[in-house]
Amino acid sequence: MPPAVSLVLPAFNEVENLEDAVAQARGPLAAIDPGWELLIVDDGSTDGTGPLADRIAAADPHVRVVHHAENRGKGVALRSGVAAARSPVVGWTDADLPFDMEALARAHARLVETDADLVAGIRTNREQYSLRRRVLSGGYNALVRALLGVPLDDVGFALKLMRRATFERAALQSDGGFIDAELMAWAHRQGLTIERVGVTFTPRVRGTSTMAEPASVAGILRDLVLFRLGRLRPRRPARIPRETPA
Ligand SMILES: Nc1nc2c(ncn2[C@@H]2O[C@H](COP(=O)(O)OP(=O)(O)OP(=O)(O)O)[C@@H](O)[C@H]2O)c(=O)[nH]1
Ligand SMILES: [Mg+2]
Repeated sequence: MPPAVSLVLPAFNEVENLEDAVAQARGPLAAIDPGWELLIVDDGSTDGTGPLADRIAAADPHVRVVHHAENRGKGVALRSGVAAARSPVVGWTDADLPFDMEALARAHARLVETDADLVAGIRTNREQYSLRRRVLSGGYNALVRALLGVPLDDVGFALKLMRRATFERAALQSDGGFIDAELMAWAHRQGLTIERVGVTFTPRVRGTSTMAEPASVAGILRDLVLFRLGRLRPRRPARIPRETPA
């Protein structure tokens, strides 16, 4: 029997968070399905995230690891993770513990109960953020609304759950952090049903933030414009990633 749910955790230099993230995801995932699966995608980390992920997987048969030899970006990492996942329902979230993982079980229940196409987390307390981050986040959502006509809030928040078939139909192209908004925009344009699950947001307390750095923000904006123009494509062809033998 394949697992009912696979959660992908993209991890780039998350050695300080990874163990806790997996530990906190275990209970909610097991509540969904005793055969749950978690895929860590170590995206060319240089801080020991890769070996740590391998140790976690060696101690827990529910956990598998995909390694990218070099940093390829969050979008590529999510595609690698879902490609390796075995279950008919797939999802992802961040490895830096942005919310109480108990929301995973709520998100899954919502997917099943409502038969929605996509369940997406939404932060209910973004006032936790610094002024800079609130401006960035507000501006991003406003741009997505204005340029893509997507009337949804918090499109970039990384808690997503859907059937594998939905993910495959979406054929997401972004290599980087735009991938969450790309999925929301695609689902909206297709007229799919999107259910939102409220989560209490906890700003990162350990490790290093990458997505809000200028280079990542520039990449996200570039992908947003290319998507608007219908010209968003992966930058480099995907290579088969190395997966730790189970
Ligand atoms: N695979 C992959 N994951 C990444 C990359 N950059 C960031 N991530 C992961 O994506 C998630 C979100 O990145 P963060 O840096 O936390 O972005 P953020 O949540 O906008 O920033 P903070 O609020 O400062 O945490 C985390 O799980 C990171 O490990 C990357 O280049 N590749
Ligand atoms: Mg974060």
